[in-house]
Amino acid sequence: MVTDLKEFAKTAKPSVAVVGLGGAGCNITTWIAQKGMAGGRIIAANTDVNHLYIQKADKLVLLGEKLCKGHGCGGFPEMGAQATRENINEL
Ligand SMILES: Nc1nc2c(ncn2[C@@H]2O[C@H](COP(=O)(O)OP(=O)(O)OP(=O)(O)O)[C@@H](O)[C@H]2O)c(=O)[nH]1
Ligand SMILES: [Mg+2]
Repeated sequence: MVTDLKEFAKTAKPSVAVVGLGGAGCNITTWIAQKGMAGGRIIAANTDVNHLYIQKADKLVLLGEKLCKGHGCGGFPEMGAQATRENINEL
């Protein structure tokens, strides 16, 4: 059993990541990044490369390069889901 909680707390830090998905999600995470976020990482992910590369985040993930070829999903959620599966390991 742990006796020194203060020492144990130092090793048991949670890992927090905020993920912005798609146009609206990336707009929100860029807004959060501009305001400043302490103690977590920001990941922005989109199929639309033109919208993605201007985002402010710790990591940018281009989704569905093969499927969408750098474009958006045209508002089709299933295409977004498939594009996300293409890069699920990176996320
Ligand atoms: N409130 C708010 N809504 C937004 C913002 N950006 C986009 N939206 C809305 O969010 C909805 C979804 O749009 P997007 O997030 O761009 O869609 P997406 O996930 O990129 O999907 P595809 O463009 O089809 O790849 C639309 O109704 C947009 O008008 C934003 O910054 N704030
Ligand atoms: Mg979009």
